[in-house]
Formats: sequence, structure tokens, C-alpha cells
Amino acid sequence: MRSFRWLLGSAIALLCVAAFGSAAIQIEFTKLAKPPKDSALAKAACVTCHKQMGKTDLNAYGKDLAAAMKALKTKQVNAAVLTRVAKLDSDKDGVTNADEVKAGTLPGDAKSKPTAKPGEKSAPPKGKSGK
Ligand SMILES: [Ca+2]
Repeated sequence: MRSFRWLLGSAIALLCVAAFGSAAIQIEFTKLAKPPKDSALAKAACVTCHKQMGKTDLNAYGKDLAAAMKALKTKQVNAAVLTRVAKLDSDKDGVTNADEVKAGTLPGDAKSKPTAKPGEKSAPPKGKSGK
């Protein structure tokens, strides 16, 4: 099951590469942001920055990242780019991008946000006591 998920994730990432050549950005983002394993953000692939899988339209977070990349005159997502958008709340859900990335939720999707307040641990997944 685990290898199937890895394979599925890889296939989705490859789809991003084939479609937009944005794999380098996706890989760099994951390397720098280190979203919690199995979080929505870790599984999001293209939709971290794009409105839909397989579409080029950027979501609010993607637009903020693109603006930061342009301002910093780079075509790569690097630490400076992530720092520049960290304090923004791209999707206007009341949670900063930095806190969403830390919690593993989608900073470009207002419906995806941490269940716990920033700085607290996220609620445990259903079916686990968390203790
Ligand atoms: Ca947000």
C-alpha cells in the first residue's frame, strides 16, 4: 500500500513535469518546506500552487510565490522566496502561509487550514488517541 502511494505520488509529480516542467519547483518546495509526512500539503503536488491538477492557472499561494520569484529575480523556489511569502495569508483563511506549511495544510486553499492554533500541535488523525 505504501509503495502504491509512493508510486501514485511519483506519477502525479511526473504529470506535473510533463505538463508544465514545474517539477524542479515542486521538488525544491518540498525540500525546503518539509511538509509533515502524509499531510494534505505533502500529497498536494501540483495543487500546492495550481488551482487544479493538470491546469496552469495558479491559486492564490502560487500567485504570491510567482510574485516573490519575480521580485527576487529568480525562477526557482528558494528559501528567500518562501520567507517572502511566509507571513502572507494567500488564501485569506486567517492562517499565515508559514503556519499552514508547518501544519501541512494548503496555503492556497481556504478550505484547508490547521485545526489547532498556530504553535499548538495539530489534532491527531481520527481513530488515534494522540496520547
Ligand atoms: Ca492561509
